[in-house]
Amino acid sequence: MRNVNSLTVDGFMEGVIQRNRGQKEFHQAVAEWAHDVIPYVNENPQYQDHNLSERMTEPDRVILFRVTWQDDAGRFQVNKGYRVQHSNAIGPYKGGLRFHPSVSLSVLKFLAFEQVFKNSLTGLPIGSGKGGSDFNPKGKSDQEVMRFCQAFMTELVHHIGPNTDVPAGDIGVGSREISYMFGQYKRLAHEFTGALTGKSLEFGGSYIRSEATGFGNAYFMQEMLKHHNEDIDGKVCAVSGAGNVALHCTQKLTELGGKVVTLSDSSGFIHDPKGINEEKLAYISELKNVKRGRISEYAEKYGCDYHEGKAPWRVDCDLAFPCATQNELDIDDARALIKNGCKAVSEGANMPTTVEAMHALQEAGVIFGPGKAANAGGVAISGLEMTQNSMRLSWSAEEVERRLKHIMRDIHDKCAQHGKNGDQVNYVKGANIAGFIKVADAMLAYGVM
Ligand code: NDP
Ligand code: 2IT
Repeated sequence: MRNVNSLTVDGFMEGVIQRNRGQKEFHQAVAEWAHDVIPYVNENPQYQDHNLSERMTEPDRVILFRVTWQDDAGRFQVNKGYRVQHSNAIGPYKGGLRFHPSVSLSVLKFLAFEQVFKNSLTGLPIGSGKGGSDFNPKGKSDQEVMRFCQAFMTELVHHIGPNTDVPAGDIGVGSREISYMFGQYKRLAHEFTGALTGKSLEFGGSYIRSEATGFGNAYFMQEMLKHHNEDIDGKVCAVSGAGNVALHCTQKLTELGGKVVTLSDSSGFIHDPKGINEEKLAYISELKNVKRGRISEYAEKYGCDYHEGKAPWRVDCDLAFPCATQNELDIDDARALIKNGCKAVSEGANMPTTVEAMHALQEAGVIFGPGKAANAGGVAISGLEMTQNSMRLSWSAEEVERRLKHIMRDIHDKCAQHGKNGDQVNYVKGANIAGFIKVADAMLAYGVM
């Protein structure tokens, strides 16, 4: 049904671009969503007349601040700090912090926007936020990272809290950074409350949180394949990245019988046709998290190929898992994957596939799991860390992983329901619409705000 208030996707996007000039990553994330949601709103009268799409694309607030810290030589350094509090319609603002030189308002706004629908899909009461800094932890000493984290939290503490906004990790923010920030938070807030997730087990962390995004991505692929009478067992898998998400995704894929043959970092990728087994994975984990070395060192140790400056998408594989960063898989990569017989792609990273590449994969019949569904396992277990903190108890690793599996299956089924297209499933559409409905219903119930 169309009425006078029907929107066109192009008309809607014109307004978004006008109001957010130059923010190309944000435009990209909104355009991908609008492609599915605007027609859905036009067909469902209960969502018309409330300008929901425009309201959903404007963050509640953006906090921007200076972070001053001293390096080891005693020099004063300045970075930008951000927190985008996008929506608390269904729970406290919730989402990661990214420390990387490429961090900009556009990048954080795209991430916060996608987080709204991802968090909704988990079924848990969590709203959306994202933040971070253009600080580059690479090459910094532990002491420098600590001083930066403390300086960053000295401002952020005013804006977060267990019922207000609960940040976590993302690129460049792992256990070390969360520990420094939580230490400073509890000192300044003068209370021990779960205002950050991804904490260590000794001080309020949850079992399986560090594994959850990668494990969840493997489980999501397992569900998509099951739905198409296929299985991970025996499949050759290409994974990109060598961080938290990539390594835990590799671990779970291997446990499920897959053979992971690639990993990468921002310098290049390794191709190990024998497969990255448990022992090799332990080596990379130490290399990346303790020595903070480069993936090329793996090729030297295990005598396999290393491709400088390239991504792993030209390698023969059945399944692909982009787990590094945004727009790391473009149209040429998609064509190579299609040509090499890739059956399915599941996004561990946020928006790693360009829009053109995503459409090419879908048109070629490659099963495509979008990040806002496939990588939701991380924030889901963050949600369960908040639950455990509120209850002041700790569930076992088995209990948390059981819940993670259940949540990933439930997200899959919601996507399959709303993305059904004949015998096929459009998981992108399913995730966008299923994520939208819960937030839209909450906003309608609140009235004008
Ligand atoms: P990490 O910092 O642990 O690892 C990031 C990995 O990606 C590193 O191997 C890094 O290589 C590589 N990388 C980063 N930037 C680039 C770039 N510009 N070009 C090529 N490679 C790059 O981050 P995570 O594993 O936590 O995050 C990876 C992705 O997953 C991100 O998109 C993040 O938003 C998403 N995600 C993370 C979640 C989490 O719980 N951590 C939850 C959901 C999604 P190098 O070391 O050379 O920089
Ligand atoms: O993109 C993401 O979902 C994350 N970086 C995790 C967010 C969280 O709050 O655990």
